[in-house]
Amino acid sequence: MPSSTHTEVRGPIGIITLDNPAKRNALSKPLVDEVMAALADFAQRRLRVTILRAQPGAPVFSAGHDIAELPESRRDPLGWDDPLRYLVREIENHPAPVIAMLEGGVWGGACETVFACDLIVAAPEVTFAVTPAKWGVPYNISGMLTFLNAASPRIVREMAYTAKPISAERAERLGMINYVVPSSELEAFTLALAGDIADNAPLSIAVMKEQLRILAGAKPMSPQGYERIQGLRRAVYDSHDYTEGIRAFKEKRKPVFRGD
Ligand code: YXS
Repeated sequence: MPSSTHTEVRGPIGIITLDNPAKRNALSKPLVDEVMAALADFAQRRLRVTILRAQPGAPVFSAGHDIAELPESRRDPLGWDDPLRYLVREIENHPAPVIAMLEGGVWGGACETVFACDLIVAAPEVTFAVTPAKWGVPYNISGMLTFLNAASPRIVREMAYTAKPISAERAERLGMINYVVPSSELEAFTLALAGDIADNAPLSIAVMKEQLRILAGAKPMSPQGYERIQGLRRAVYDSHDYTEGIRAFKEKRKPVFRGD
């Protein structure tokens, strides 16, 4: 199978480029496996910063989870072993900072993937869309926490309920991303930012990254609370509307949701 990514090393900086435009860089298991292999290689080589990007000029950074890989019912679509879950955890656990350098639209699970990165630099035309409600998907708990760590609850509610894209400019204004940079300057700016980080003490940065990950996940939840959420999510992925959402995408038509 042709690869969906390619990698490059520039001194202490590693670059992973998503490059499956035919499927709009959908986060399929093969593509995610390649990204995780690159992250593991960069960690083994003790690179100090990783940049995650799409092919230059990409109209879509990533269309999110590969919908063709989602079960149509009766199974948690975002369980622990789902490729998207692995990808988010690998980024969060990667010992060096990961910078998302964005061009094009960022959709669904790709939004969470990008928000799990340490820094985000976006071209002005970039948009972010949180799309579970568009397809009837019951997003998972740690995924919702990623969003809550990226934006205020009110903004997360707006994005989750409307499933509409928000602009890079608004995301920057809300503190959800670090910089908006013209496309022509994006790569040079991001490499300079990565260079600033690479010049500092990698062990200190790795420890602060892990501290921030642990603290960001330190939200109390009772076992009953967890079980209630899992029961609610099961009711969704066993619902007509979830099956309808997945099938509508595959049949290239607008879903007709009934609320059951
Ligand atoms: O028909 P072909 O074979 O050419 O394939 C088409 C699309 O089916 C495919 N494709 C995808 N395949 C699997 N999973 C996807 N997420 C996906 N998105 C696209 O790529 C080929 C070109 O698509 P097309 O013709 O629509 O391209 P376009 O340039 O007109 O539009 C680009 C997009 C990204 C605006 C459009 O493809 C789109 O709206 N894609 C879905 C974006 C989205 O809602 N993603 C969420 C996926 S589900 C997910 O991430 C989580 C589970 S959740 O939903 O809970 O957040």
